[in-house]
Amino acid sequence: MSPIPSSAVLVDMYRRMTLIKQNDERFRAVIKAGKIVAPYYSPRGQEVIPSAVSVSLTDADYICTIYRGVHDMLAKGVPVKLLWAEIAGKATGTCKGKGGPMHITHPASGVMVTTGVVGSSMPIANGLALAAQIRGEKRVAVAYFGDGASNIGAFHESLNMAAVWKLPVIFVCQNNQYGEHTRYEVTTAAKRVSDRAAGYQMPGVTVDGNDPLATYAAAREAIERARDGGGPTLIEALTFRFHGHVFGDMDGYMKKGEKDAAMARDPVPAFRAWLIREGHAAEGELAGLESAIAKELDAVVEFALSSPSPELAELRRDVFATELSA
Ligand SMILES: Cc1ncc(C[n+]2csc(CCOP(=O)(O)OP(=O)(O)O)c2C)c(N)n1
Ligand SMILES: [Mg+2]
Repeated sequence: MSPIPSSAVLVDMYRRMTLIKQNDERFRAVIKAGKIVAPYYSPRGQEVIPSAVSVSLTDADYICTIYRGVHDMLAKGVPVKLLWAEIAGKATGTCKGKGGPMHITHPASGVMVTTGVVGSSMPIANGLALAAQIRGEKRVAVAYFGDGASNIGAFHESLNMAAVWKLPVIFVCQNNQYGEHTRYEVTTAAKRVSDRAAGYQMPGVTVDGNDPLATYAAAREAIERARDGGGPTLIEALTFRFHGHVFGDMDGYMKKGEKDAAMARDPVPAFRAWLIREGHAAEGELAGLESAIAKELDAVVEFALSSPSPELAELRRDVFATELSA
């Protein structure tokens, strides 16, 4: 088990978690007001996982994520205004408004793909890790995916290949207990996703993904192993999503009381209280950080809403290696 990180790292984790939480609240309000029209898969409740992973990554390290991946992107450092502009389909977005919410990509911060194809973050992360290995770079790739994705063929193929080639990959399953509207145990024979690592002769671990210290420790160990040539790890991080599968889903399929119980254990205020109690931060410092994020989000929303849409002439640019004439 890694030692407890420094207060600076712990507060940095909290900053990332707070950004994700506030961003979610703001985004839901803006969609509800009809100012942005986009499918939205809220990551609220899952803030800890990418925040605890990303503090041990650099910009040069890669992540591949999924439709429910805004938290992964924010934790990795995608500029918030570019993220919003992309989701709003504006020319100022990460992909000039041509990717949209399902395909956000920002190589400068290591966000190499966002995909709506369940299970496809893993083979892509393998490819990035293989490239880094061949070039002798010390980069690692993190593949984020859900519990439902662990039943897809690409999951098994990717774990096998990563183990055979000792790729510097960390497979991070965010087990939020549901795949769309179906509970984990209804579709999955393995008691734990991490049990499956044994079949591919790689370390597999299950952690409480709402516990920042446990998640940090598991991620750090896996990242160091991958960076040092020790190959891949499968981390199953247990968590729960606070909202429906997609914005507008009324989540009536959830067990009664399950969501309320999870929300009562909201990991963000719980970590805030712990930081203060343990002397890692003063109340004023955290309040200042929270209001700075709220202020930043005011400017971000304004930027995204007031940015122009892409020009028609941009339609085919960046699509093919050689640009087609209109
Ligand atoms: C290959 C493929 N099959 C099915 C779907 C439809 N689909 C979209 S999200 C989803 C559930 C995935 O659940 P999970 O992996 O647990 O991720 P979560 O949404 O809970 O984060 C499914 C089946 C899809 N997008 N891609
Ligand atoms: Mg799930």
